[in-house]
Amino acid sequence: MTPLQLFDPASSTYSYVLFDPATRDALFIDPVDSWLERDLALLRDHALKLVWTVETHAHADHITSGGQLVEHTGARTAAPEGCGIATAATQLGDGDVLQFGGEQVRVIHTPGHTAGSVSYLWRKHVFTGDALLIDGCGRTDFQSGSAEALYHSITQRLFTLPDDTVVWPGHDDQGRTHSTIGAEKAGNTRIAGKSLVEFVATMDQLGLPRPARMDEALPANQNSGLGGGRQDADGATLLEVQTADGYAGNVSPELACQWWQAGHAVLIDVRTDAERDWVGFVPGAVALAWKQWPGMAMNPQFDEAVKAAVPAGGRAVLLCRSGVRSITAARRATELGLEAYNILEGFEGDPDADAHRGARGGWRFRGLPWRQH
Ligand SMILES: N[C@@H](CCC(=O)N[C@@H](CS)C(=O)NCC(=O)O)C(=O)O
Ligand SMILES: [Fe+2]
Repeated sequence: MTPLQLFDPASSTYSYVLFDPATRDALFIDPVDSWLERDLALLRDHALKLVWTVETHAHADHITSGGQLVEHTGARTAAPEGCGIATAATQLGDGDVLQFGGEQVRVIHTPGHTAGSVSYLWRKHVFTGDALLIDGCGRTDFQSGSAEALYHSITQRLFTLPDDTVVWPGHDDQGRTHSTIGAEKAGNTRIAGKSLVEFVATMDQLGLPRPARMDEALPANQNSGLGGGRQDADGATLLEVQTADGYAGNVSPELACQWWQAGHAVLIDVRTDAERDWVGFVPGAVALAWKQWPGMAMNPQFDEAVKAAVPAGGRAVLLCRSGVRSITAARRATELGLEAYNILEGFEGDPDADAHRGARGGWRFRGLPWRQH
C-alpha cells in the first residue's frame, strides 16, 4: 500500500491521496487549487469516496483546494489547531486520529516551520509537510516558525519513528519523491549529526526571500482556499480592517493572526497574568497588561514595555478579553508612534454579542492558536 503522489510544478508542492482499498474511502493531504479538476478526475478514476481533506500547515506558497474539494465531494476539512484555519470543520491536535474506511492517520505535532505544523503517520508512511524535507527542512523565519522547535520536532518526533518509515515531503524541487527516516537521520545535511546550536545557526543564516505568493496565499489558506473571506452575523467580511478613531483600526482575530504569523505585526495581550492563567493564552504573544487606575492618566510601565516589544513605527495588534480594554491600549500605542490595531471580540468574545452584534466567538473559539497552562 503506497499513497498516490501528486505534484504542482509551479510551487514544487506534493499532495497525497491515501485510501482504503476495500471501502475506497480516501483522505487528501495538502491539495493544490490549480489542480482541482485533475484531482477530482483522479478520485473518479480510482472510484474513491473522499472522506477527509487535511492540511499539514497554512501554506505560504500556494493555495489549498480543501474548501473546493468539500463542495464537490462532501468530504470534511481538518487542519492543525495552531494554524488559524478557522474554516476547517475539525481542528487537530497531537495524537488525534482520523479514520477513513478501515484506515487511520495519526497526527504528530511537528512545530518549527510554522507553530501549528503537523505530520501525518499512516501505516509505515509519514507525511511531513514542510517540517522534514528530503535532505532539507522547511524554513523557520515566518508564521511563528522556530528553529529550536523544528530541531526538536525532527530529532525527537520524526527521527524516533522506525528507520524504514517512508518519508513523503511537502515539497521537492529536485524531482525526488520520497525518502526514509533512516536515510534522513544518516544523511540530511541540514540536521544529521548537528547539535541544536549548529542547526539554529544554519537556519538563521539562510536569508531566503519571502515566498512570492505569501500575502495572497496565507489569508486564502486560513479560509480553506475559498475566496471572499468569512462573514460575520451582520454579513461583514471578517478579514478586513474597520476604521477607528485614535488608532489604526479594528481587525478580526483571523486577520490579526495572519499578520502576526506572517511576521507583519507584534501580537500584544493586554490582559493580566491572572486572566491568562485562568482562561488561556496565545503562545508567542507578548504579555503586557494594560492597567489603569482612576485618576491615572499615564501608564509608564506599559509605555516602556510597548516600545521594547515593537520596533518604532511598527505594527501591533492588541488583544484583551472582549475587545474593550485593547481599544484604550491601541490608542496609547498610537500616541507612542505605533500602527496599532484593536482585535475585535478579544480572546473570549463579547458576552453581549448575541444581543447587539450577532454571536461571534473571540480568539479562542475560532480555531486560532491558544492553550491553557
Ligand atoms: N521561491 C518559493 C519559496 C518557497 C519557500 O520559501 N518555501 C518554504 C516552504 S512554504 C520553505 O520552507 N522552503 C524550504 C527551503 O527553501 O529551504 C516561493 O516564492 O514560493
Ligand atoms: Fe510551508
